Amino acid sequence: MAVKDKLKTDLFPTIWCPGCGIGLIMQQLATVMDEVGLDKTNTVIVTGIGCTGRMGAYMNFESVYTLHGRTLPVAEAIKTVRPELNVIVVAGDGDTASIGGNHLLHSIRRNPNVTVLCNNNEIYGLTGGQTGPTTPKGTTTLSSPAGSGFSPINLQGLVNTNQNAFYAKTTVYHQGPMRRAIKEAIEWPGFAFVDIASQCIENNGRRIGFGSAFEMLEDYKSSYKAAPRGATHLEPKQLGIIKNEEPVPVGAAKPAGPSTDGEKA
Ligand SMILES: Cc1ncc(C[n+]2csc(CCOP(=O)(O)OP(=O)(O)O)c2C)c(N)n1
Ligand code: SF4
Ligand SMILES: [Mg+2]
Repeated sequence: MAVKDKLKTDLFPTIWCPGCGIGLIMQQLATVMDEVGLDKTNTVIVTGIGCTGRMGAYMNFESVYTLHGRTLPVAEAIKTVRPELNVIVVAGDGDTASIGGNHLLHSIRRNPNVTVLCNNNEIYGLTGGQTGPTTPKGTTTLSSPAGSGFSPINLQGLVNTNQNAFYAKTTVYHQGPMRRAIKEAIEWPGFAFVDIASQCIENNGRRIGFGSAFEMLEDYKSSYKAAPRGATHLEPKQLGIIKNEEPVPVGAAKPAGPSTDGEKA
């Protein structure tokens, strides 16, 4: 099958604003799925509510469009009753870490073999641009016109409370590293979280001074750098994949860990 067969191109153009980063994630996800042989017979996509949540509708897969913040319990339930399926969650930062934050904590703890792609546009995009859990301190938003007063949630720190965790950081500009992160996350035999910085030009970017989505991509290009090889932690604006100890199948010898791959930008 070709990559385009993973997408319902007959439904294009999508509802996403021109220049939105979500389509770049969908394109790379479809590419990886084609490469590793995922299709509608062996894979389910679970999405939440928000602009990101619409991705399931445009992909040629079985998908569940869950309630806001409820992707992870639904994903875990599917994985529990149909362990042979690949379960991929695609959700916004608000969906994942705000209303879904409690589920996130416990999924990290339980370590199900599901892949989470978090479209981290640092805002509640769909609802007009309110402050979300990943909004940087000081950012002007619809709900914080004087600047958000709070530090963003530490997604990497949360994920790494599980010693078998996989955490990757990438941006939609860095398409090679994004593909690699998605592929390795799908292949990881436990909970894998890909934190993808992505632009919401209409309900975030313009308010904070960007003139276009292109300018936001240029900003990702110049501000993000690959983590050094061997890093066990990613600093802010570092791209990379942190692999802790691989989950141990029952009866197997304990693998070595932790290890890290720096990324080539
Ligand atoms: C229970 C519930 N509370 C609130 C909402 C309103 N709501 C819809 S999407 C959304 C936030 C979307 O932000 P995010 O998850 O980051 O997704 P994005 O639109 O940025 O992709 C909110 C608060 C809702 N649909 N359901
Ligand atoms: S509002 Fe933002 S996140 Fe939603 S489609 Fe438009 S640019 Fe994308
Ligand atoms: Mg968002």
